[in-house]
Amino acid sequence: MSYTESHAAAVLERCDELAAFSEEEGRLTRRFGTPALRQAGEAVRSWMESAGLSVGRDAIGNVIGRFGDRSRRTLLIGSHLDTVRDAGRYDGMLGVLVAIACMERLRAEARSLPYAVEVIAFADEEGVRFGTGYLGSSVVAGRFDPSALELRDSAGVTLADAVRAFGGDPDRLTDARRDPGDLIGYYEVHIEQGPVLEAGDAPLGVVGAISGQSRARVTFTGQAGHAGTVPMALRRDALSAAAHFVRAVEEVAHGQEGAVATVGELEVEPGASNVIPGRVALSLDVRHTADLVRRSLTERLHERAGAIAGTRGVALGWEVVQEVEAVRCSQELTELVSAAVAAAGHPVLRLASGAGHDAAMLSIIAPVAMLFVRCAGGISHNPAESVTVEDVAAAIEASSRFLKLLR
Ligand code: HGY
Ligand code: MN
Ligand code: MN
Repeated sequence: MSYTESHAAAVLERCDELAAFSEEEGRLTRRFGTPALRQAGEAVRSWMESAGLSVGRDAIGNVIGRFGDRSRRTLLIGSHLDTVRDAGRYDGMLGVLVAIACMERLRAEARSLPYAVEVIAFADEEGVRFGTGYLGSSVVAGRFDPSALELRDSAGVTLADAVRAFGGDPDRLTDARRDPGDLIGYYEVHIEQGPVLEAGDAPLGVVGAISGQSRARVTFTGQAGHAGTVPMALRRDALSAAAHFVRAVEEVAHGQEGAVATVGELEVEPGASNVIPGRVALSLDVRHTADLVRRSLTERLHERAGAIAGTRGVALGWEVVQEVEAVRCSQELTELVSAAVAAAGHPVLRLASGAGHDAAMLSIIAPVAMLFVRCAGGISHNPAESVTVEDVAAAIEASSRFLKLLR
């Protein structure tokens, strides 16, 4: 096994170790502010320290390891430690651990880099607990929305209390922003979460753009009633209205080139087999690389929801949860990443990202670049997520070369 492959094997072992830190028995779920996330952060802290980084946490609990004196401008490298429910073990974690592996590999050479490096393990990118993604990177980017502190999770805990319980400080989230003048860029390694690299027989991909996202919470409120006595024609069934809308989401997205739209969460009240559903709340996630297209698609879906609610005599609630613009990666950094991939002996395959990433948030304060790693079948947000040691070695090799090319 080569020197780089030994680093790659260690990265995969660490992904396995992190996968043990879960809120749920038998599957990986690690949301913001939970004891499982704290444990994962402490394991990452120890690996950062053994790589020679000086480590701390910021006001929301991101774990940050620095190499290089404070007078130098800084390259940020990182990804997230939180997961979706029943997650795979590489989405987010791989990027943090490849960054640490590069610092371990460069150790002596790192002193000759003309910039400082900070490896960041973000505390929340998926937004599973409070519904809004990028909580960790939005603090670093200076985009944290203080009104989010009143958001409550499914147990009624506010984000402010969750931050405090996690050891953070909700009163300092807006001033934890990094000064763009200190930064030379942000670099993120991430599994592709799609089938393009596998189809192109390429271990690595260089990301040119990241899709924008519209997230909304949609509610249909009808009238609960007795399943046995209310005639079909007299019902105001909230779940039938929601089901009609879910079909419309699929139909409208299918009709728009390059668009994706998903209803991932659906809550039915009161939720009994012999009661006509009175209220349904669902999540809507709409994406496209062109913001104009994404916004008009979301608007059309809002109109369709209104029409469906109207014909069925139910009330519609539509709450915008988050809007994130599409992002173009830095041409200059992306050229350097491409050169590093080629120098490492791999084909340079360029692609866009349908998935959102912390790089989208960091692009507000720094030029960004991303490197994708092939994942089996393009499967992600699923425990079947997997990568090979050879492809992780390729990512470490290319990333180490990128760090040395950057000036
Ligand atoms: O939803 C996304 O695209 C990312 O996994 N948070
Ligand atoms: Mn994800
Ligand atoms: Mn991710």
